[in-house]
Amino acid sequence: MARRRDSFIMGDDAGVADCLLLEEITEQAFMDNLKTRVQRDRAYTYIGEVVVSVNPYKSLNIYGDDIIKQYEGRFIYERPPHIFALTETAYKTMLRQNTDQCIVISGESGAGKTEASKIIMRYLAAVSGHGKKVDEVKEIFLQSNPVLEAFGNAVTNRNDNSSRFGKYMDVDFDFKGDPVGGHIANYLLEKARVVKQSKGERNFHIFYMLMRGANDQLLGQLELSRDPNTYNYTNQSGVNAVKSLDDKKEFEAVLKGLKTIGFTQADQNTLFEVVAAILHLGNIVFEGGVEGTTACSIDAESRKHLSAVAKLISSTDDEVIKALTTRVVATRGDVVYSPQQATEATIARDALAKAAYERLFSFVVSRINDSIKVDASGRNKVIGVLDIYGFEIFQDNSFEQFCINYCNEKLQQLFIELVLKREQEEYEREGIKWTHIDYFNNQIICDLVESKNTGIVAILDEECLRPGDVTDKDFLNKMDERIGSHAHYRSRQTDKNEKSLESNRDFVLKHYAGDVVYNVNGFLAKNKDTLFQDLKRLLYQSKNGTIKTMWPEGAADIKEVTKRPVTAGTSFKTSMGELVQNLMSKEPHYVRCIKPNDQKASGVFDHERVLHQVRYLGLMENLRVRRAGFAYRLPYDRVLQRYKMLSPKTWPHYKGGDLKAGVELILAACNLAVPAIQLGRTKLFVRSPKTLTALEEAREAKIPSLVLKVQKIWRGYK
Ligand code: AD9
Ligand code: MG
Repeated sequence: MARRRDSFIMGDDAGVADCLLLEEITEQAFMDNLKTRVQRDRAYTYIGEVVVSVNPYKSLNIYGDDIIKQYEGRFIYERPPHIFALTETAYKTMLRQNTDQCIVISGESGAGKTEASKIIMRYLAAVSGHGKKVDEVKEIFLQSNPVLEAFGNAVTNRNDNSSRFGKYMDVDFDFKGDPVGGHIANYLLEKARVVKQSKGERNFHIFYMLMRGANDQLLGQLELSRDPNTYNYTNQSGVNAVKSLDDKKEFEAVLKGLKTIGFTQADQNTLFEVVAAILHLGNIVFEGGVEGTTACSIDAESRKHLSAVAKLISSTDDEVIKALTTRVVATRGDVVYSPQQATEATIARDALAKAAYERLFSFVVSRINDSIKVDASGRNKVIGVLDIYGFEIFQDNSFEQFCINYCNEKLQQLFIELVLKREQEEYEREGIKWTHIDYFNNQIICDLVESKNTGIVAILDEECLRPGDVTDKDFLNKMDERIGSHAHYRSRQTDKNEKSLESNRDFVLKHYAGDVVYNVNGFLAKNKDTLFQDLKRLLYQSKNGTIKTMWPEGAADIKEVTKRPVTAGTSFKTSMGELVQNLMSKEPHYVRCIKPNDQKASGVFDHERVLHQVRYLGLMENLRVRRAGFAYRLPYDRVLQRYKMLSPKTWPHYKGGDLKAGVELILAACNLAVPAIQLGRTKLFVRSPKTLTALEEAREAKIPSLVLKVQKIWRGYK
């Protein structure tokens, strides 16, 4: 038993399971170990309690119910590294300490975050209790995945099932530790994808699933073709199918999921009607128009699609055409209709498609939330799971990448704050001898983005509010002026040597994970994120009550001065702030996902690609801090209580007053000394799991008659 336990941690032929136990703490040693493990099909490796997960790109036989049983109730280092073990730790800590937990999953696109979040949910569902309500909640959690993925994921060049939204999921547990409800928060859906996709990518899955999976009757009602090539929103990128995805089969899973969540047949129809309406909308082509006098027109083919849109959103042809080809403006109490030309109407059409889809997605999430809502009296503690987009560096980086990368800066800051900074602060507080580890604190970049008056988001908002013809270039100039000398910002204007940057377009942020060149074009429009009131009213006036409820602001009178909506940038900044506060209030657990290669191939370990991720995820700093430090700690009174039988001087009772002196007696009896352990002011610090195992085994040997549910008390004190 003891040997088995050790070998998992110390390593077998598959390298070292916990990198804290590497002989040398060098990047080379770390990388070699990771490579060995990947080649031996070990997807998981620990850095202390942090799980490093390398996407295996093939199904490993390590997720079955039999394996879950092997982790249930066990201590993290008793079994080979696994997300199950981390989840078990979070679950047991919640129960024992009665504290909220969270699991933060990070890594770049395709690294395995979403799969990890599903593995976590499966484990929680398997090890918690049963009951009618509890089983229902579990089922909804599990079945909501295919639904969320259908509406929120897409094929990208990096991942066939890429989440195009951020997701934070709270699972509420009752006093017994059974899941009774929860809540899902979604962040910044990449709605631009609805109308345009890069070469080789697809629109959101649901468009193709619906076309391929709906039965003939439904398809007929929606007036849809089975061929994605028919529609402008699904035929522009050169790809409409991928091997790894069976759209038809997935559609069945979506229907099953919707049913489990509690969508009525009518609501399901509404979902598909809106999706179909968007496809038809994209096929309306506008022609001509004269400024100020004549609105653009549409041809017979477009008229067909327009009628389909009108029918699907329960409106009329006239209303739809009016909303798209004229703009209503209220000036000094008068309502003026201004005819739109073809280009303007096309912009309005795409804006409507994007907004309708975004609302639809939020509606789906809110319905899931309704179905798992639980009142405060029923819930006790929470485990939150964060699966959010990883750092992105593309050829062309726009407002979306700016937000996503800022989000990653915030999460890295959280990691630094909780893992690196707090750890070192505790050593200082306890007077423990250790070597200080330098790490890059990215607070400076967070500030650059979010500072109240001088941050990039504030500058962007200021430019959005400025009256007149303000352009994206003005925004760039304003940044050059205000933050041009910041160490993490540069542009052609601030650095004449930056020959590769376009002077009227590009700025660079020096992120913790690398430099990213952003193209300012579109920043203002995306930040304002306006949708003309005509279009909101069109949907609000729908005869379909469900669509109507998605658009409450359409009720506003045109003459009424409506409050300026919060910009997309500020709203994202606020939600990130709240997210971080929320995570800070919980005990964190980390899964750091790594994508081993760009070919989505199993067994291929691309050294450079992995090294880059290891660096920007801060894994070496993490390892150094943990190694310089101590894996476990326990207050002296708890040490005495648990290990008093190890010394005749403390057994059966320690009579001295000084707790620390008592612990010293025990340690002496076990031949444990510095550097394996250190004595702080109030706690005993244990350097490695091995020492802890030795203590536990000595204890077991002393009281063999006791059936030990060992180590439990340690868990909360790491
Ligand atoms: V993105 O930022 O949403 O684009 P993720 O979420 O990090 O990305 P995802 O979990 O979707 O990546 O994983 C990508 C693909 O890798 C999956 O579709 C699987 O084919 C594959 N994968 C990931 N994790 C595992 C695993 N544990 N076992 C087997 C896996 N395959
Ligand atoms: Mg994902």
